[in-house]
Amino acid sequence: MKILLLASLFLMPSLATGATVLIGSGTNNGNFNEDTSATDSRSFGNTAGWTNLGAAQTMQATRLNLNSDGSRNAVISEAANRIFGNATGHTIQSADIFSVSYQWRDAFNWNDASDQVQVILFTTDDNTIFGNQNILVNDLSGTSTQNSTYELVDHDAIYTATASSAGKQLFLQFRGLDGSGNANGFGRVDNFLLEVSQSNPIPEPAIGILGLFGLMLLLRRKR
Ligand SMILES: [Ca+2]
Ligand SMILES: [Ca+2]
Ligand SMILES: [Ca+2]
Repeated sequence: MKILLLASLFLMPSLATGATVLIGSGTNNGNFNEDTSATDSRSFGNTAGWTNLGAAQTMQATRLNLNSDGSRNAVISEAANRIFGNATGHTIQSADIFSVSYQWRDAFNWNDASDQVQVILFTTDDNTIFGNQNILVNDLSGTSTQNSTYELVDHDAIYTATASSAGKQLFLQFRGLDGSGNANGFGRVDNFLLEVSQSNPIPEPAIGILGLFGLMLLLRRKR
């Protein structure tokens, strides 16, 4: 009975929040800070969690300059040779709901009026990150609203998984997307967050009753 009481109390917060971080601070290097080198320019090969899907892993991935919070950040490009890929390790379940947020800013040659950051969730035919892609969703940042300044993208529920992708590995990529007719722009991304939640969590009243039951047991034991 004591174990049941403890279990009911500890389950309450995790069931109530319901979102799991797949990419974030300390998970798949969402803040790009796992590489603690003092060297400014670092390659994909130096960068845990992230794989260049466009060209060799010797390509530059992160820098320390133009940062938002004093930390290392991702150098995005509109060229096809620099595409940030992440094998999240998540096996998709039907009714999974995915949300993304990140900070980004325009940099060298970025066309503020038309260029955007593009985030894609995808599966592949062989469940590896370099397999043939099946795109689940293509989510765009919108254009830059503040010149040379970080801004926040916070897009909830960009994709809800269907039965057809259940059981497959989830992959993510991001890059600069040219909208100006000249794919020569650079920008920066930091504090990338990808979360998954379920559309059918345990209903709140059920959690409340479970918690109340635990509290009653606790009060009885103290008498
Ligand atoms: Ca960072
Ligand atoms: Ca600009
Ligand atoms: Ca451009």
